[in-house]
Amino acid sequence: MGHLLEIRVPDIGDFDEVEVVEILVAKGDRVEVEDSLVSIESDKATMEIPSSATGTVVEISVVEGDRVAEGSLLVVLDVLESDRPAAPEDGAPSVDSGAAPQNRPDSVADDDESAPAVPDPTLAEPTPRVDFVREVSPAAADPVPDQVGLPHASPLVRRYARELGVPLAETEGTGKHGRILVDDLRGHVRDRFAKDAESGSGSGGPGLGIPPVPSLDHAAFGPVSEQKLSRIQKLSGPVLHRSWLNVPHVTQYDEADVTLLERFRRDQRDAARERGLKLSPLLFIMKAVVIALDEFPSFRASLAPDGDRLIIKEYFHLGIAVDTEQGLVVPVVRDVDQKGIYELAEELNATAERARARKLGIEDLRGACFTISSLGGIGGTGFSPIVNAPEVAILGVSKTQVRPVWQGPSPLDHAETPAIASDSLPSAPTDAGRFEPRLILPFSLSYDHRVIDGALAARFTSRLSRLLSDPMQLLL
Ligand code: CAO
Repeated sequence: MGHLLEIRVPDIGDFDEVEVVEILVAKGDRVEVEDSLVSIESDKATMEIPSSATGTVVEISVVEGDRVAEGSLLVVLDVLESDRPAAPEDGAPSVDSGAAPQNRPDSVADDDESAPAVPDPTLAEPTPRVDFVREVSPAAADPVPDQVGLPHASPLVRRYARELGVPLAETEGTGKHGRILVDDLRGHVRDRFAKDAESGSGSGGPGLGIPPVPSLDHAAFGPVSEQKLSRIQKLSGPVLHRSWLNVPHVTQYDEADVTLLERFRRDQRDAARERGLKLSPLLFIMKAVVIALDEFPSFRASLAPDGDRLIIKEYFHLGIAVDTEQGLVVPVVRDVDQKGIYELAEELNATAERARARKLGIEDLRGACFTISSLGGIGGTGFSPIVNAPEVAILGVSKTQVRPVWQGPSPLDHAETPAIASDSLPSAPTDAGRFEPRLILPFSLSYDHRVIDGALAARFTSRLSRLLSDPMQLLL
């Protein structure tokens, strides 16, 4: 045996613990410098821990599903002196750590006495390769079915390939035994873009062939400064882009008279406060949406991967867009149909707090059948949200406004009045009716036109409007 080298979890940034999602080597495997050993995954990223030396795997200290922290031992390598990078001086240690030195196991502790006081600079701490992890619904199109004979790639790479729409079979792997690495996917996409740019036309596939926005030297026109995108922005940007490019969007605008609902909400405010809760209008909107989703199943559907049928979700988990300092996240509130307003208030509040404290796990972000994005607490009269594909519809909620609304027989009801003359609308109260200040909630529904027709969308929003205008219906 040559020299034992421990590979440990390096600095993993903001996370206390991460999960081991894949062991990429077996005992007895010979590995080279930079070969991936273990994949670990936080709620937002997957990191492949590479080997910092050439050698043979003699011990694997973790199993898939283990939770590990910075310094946890992952793998022990037997590094042959001839394979070992040249040390700067004699008397090299017999055991080295590939990362932080804590938590050493008994199996190698005996050799510890000879460990150097100063870390050996020839054995670099492994630098994790960090890649995106994003939610992929089982209903999402999967160009890379997991079949025998298909190229070798880790789950991370397969997931990334699905997100990019890259068929693994067309990608050349540069890893060990032809294993496809994330860099190979990036190379594939780069080459594809270059070819399209050369030929001046896209050859199909979302995003390909779109003329690039020309890069510009902005500093030539005045002073500029730079600001890095947050990690969440870097993750959510491609997801939004993917939805925007794949889904033929239409947005239906509507509004609801929420005067009665607001009166009810305000009446309940003190009782809620006693329980330490805030009754946001969003809670009632969630309940109304669930009723509408129950009546209009295609709004809680996803297109099957081959596009020939709908997969209708018989559960009512709602994605709720939450604005955080780091950017937009969409945690999922489950079984909204089975929960009362107070329970939802508690859950929404706790979920939004965890989102803002960056404590959401991957499970908190998956499984929605429909999403609501509420900007009602901020402002605006209407907006077109982007469908959170593979969902097929999303509701955008804007700020409630006070508006004068005609209460009385509608002038439109007078059949003998084909066109309404401006003087036929009374400006002051009359016996027949009057304008009243009412609370009007504007909302919008963006939908996937491949699945939902305009007429159905208008029926859905009209139903939602009626539900929100009559809070008694929400109780039924
Ligand atoms: N009209 C008028 N007022 C409204 C309202 C509406 N439609 N919706 C909420 N409000 C009020 C609330 O009642 C609350 O008032 P008080 O402080 O007086 O009680 C205030 O606005 C703030 O509400 P809120 O935003 O904190 O709470 P919420 O339950 O309505 O929303 C959450 C929770 C997490 C959805 C929200 O905080 C948030 O993050 N919204 C942004 C979502 C977003 O960014 N969407 C865009 C996605 S696309 O980039």
